[in-house]
Amino acid sequence: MDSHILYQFNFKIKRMNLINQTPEVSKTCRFFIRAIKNAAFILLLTILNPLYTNAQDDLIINTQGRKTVSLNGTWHYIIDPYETGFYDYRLRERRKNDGGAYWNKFVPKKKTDWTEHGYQAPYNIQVPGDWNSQDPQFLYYEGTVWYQRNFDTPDVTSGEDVYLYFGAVNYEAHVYLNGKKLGMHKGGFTPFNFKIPAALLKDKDNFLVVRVNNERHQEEIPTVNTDWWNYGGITRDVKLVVVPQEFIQQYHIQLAQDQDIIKSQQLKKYDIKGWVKLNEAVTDAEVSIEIPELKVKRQYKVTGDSLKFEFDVKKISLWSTDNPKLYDITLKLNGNPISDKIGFRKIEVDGEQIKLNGKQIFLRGICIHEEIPQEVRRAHSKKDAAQLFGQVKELHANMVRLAHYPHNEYMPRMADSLGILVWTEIPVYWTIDFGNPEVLKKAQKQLKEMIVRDRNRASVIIWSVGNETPVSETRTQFMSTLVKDAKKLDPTRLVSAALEVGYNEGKNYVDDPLGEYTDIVSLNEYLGWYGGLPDACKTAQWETKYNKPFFISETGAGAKGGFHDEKEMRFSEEYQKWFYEEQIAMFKERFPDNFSGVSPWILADFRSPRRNNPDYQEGWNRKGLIDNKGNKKLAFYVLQQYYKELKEKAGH
Ligand code: GCB
Repeated sequence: MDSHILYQFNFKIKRMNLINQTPEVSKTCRFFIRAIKNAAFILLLTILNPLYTNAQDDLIINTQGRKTVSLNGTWHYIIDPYETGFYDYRLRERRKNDGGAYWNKFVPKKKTDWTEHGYQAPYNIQVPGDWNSQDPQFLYYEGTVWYQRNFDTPDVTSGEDVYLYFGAVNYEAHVYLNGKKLGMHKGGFTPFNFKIPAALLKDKDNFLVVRVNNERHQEEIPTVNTDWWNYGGITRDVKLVVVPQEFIQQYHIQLAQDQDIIKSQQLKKYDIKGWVKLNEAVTDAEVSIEIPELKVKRQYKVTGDSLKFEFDVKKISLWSTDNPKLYDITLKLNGNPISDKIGFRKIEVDGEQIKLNGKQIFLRGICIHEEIPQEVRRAHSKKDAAQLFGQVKELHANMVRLAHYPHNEYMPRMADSLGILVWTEIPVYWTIDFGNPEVLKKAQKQLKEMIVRDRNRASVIIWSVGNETPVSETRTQFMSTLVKDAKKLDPTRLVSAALEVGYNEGKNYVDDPLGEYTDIVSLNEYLGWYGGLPDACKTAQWETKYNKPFFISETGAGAKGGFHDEKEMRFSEEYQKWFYEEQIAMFKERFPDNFSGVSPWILADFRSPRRNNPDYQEGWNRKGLIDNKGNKKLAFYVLQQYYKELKEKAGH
């Protein structure tokens, strides 16, 4: 940040204010000076240093399919609760070359030179990884931590550029390379990247620093209040991405949504539609698309920075839960390839039913937090995804709700290969500042980043724009804007949000006005845990205002693994089992015809600062079907049995 320029500018204005004037003149002058000062300040921020104002919009997708160099591994850190590395003793932002700025490398030249910071062992931290789980001193820490590592520049030809890519940093990241700021990003669960100017890269020992802050704020997404652990740090993969100077940055390829898929099957003519977005405008370039197994080889001329395409194929093995077929696809710009594995399927709502490839499907779901409870840490790897999906499969589930924020990319990718449907959402959770237009922009940005990253994953069928947001006109305006955005960004999927129960004449009545906008009406209900006992399910009546598919996006009860007692005893495994039995009986016997699926809360116990019962919780939300040691609770088997029956009935 060019803070010294701003500082000098402010200083000059202040001096002008000191000139002697009559009161009126000085008032008018002051007004103009203030106006000029404000305008100049904004101009300086936006023109002199546009990177500072916000993150880039140009996310590189599918980094797995590109030439990359991993920057995972051991980094160094400094815990900086007073942000000393960023502000000087007058709390002014440090200047670019300030030796006390933690983004600068301090090399003592003579004996008398001194410093008050440095990056070295034993202050080591693993990336990716939350900081909370890596050292007891970090467990409850919310604040700033500086991360640092060196890297050598990979082999780059003269026609290539290098980008620095982060899978996610929670929550705010400021990135510096060799003393220069590359940019910043806010939002703890979505990726971002910055182009590294070639002149900034040295062959050896590039000095990379990231200032990470995970403090919670009322005007951020999520806000201060959540029922999950605020794990801080560089929580996902970091890599250098080496790309040709002109390259395919994003693309989308899928069955055209407007075709009747049953007819396409009968006529053996499937319509495939898509687009390609380049990093910059080109003239007379060539884009090609190859799907060898489908004998597709198409070439297009492109001028500008994007291209739309559409073609037919005769035969296609549709992706589904029992046939997770992925095709190898290669896109090329002027011969430079990017490859992916993509499944073709159609997801739609037809009246009150959800249909996958034209056939009704019931979603046997389960909610998951991005956490490995046995190690009390965020999940971040392929191995972690395999653990979580292994348990999902054992449950006979065919769907996961990835709560309450976009999970790492290994999750939807693995879901693609296993045939598990995915609901993914942004952390618009509970008490967001709905009246604040800046907050809406932040939510829109996170929604866009989520969709941009995952829109080629066949498994992802639902974009969710939020969870349990309190009904009001302002909130409905806010939330419906997000629904519309999601539909505009991606018309090939369903959009939803987890709503809360309303009541009408003794009935549980789903009439949240947001239901007008969503494709499916999803509801969190805890009948028998937060209200009444589980046998209240025996008489509960349910109705929805909307003739749309009705989905239970949460239901659950707490139990401490290994604690056994009578079923009336709260937090016993027996209570939780009873809860599931009554819920399932209610689903079977008394739920409306538009009931289209359920994703109970939750696969495994997870850390939460809100859960402080000293006997049963100790900082854990105990609604997991699996406890924090990995042991299955009794309720696991109840849900497993229900899903097994549904699976056998459906034939898959
Ligand atoms: C909910 C929330 C979820 C909580 C859960 C609970 O409705 O959506 O984030 O963790 O209830 O356990 O109370």
